[in-house]
Amino acid sequence: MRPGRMLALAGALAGCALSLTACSGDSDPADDEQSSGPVKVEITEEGGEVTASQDVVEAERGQDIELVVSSDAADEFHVHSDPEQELAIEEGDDQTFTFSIDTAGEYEMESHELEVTILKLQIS
Ligand SMILES: [Cu+2]
Repeated sequence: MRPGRMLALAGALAGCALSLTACSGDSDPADDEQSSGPVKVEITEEGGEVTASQDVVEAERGQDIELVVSSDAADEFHVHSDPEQELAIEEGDDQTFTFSIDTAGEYEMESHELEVTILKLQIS
């Protein structure tokens, strides 16, 4: 774990503590049934720049988020959720990653190689 990640994690935790309602979750079982199909996001990394089809991705808790990544370099994408998601990106087109987040809140996804934020995930 590199120092930058520790700082990012600390930041995510601090942000979490400030919005207790977002972090405590909601145990209404009906809410957990409402996820429909996956939210799809296309991400392209090329020449040291990364772009996504959406800057802000909205999804329900538990709803699948499907990333389709094309990259000209190896990278690691990191979602600052809890549990966090680490996605090993390789050089190549149409790499698909599917995950979901069970806790409402706003989470950044960043490129660790480029040290930039790719997009934000808004989970409700
Ligand atoms: Cu990170």
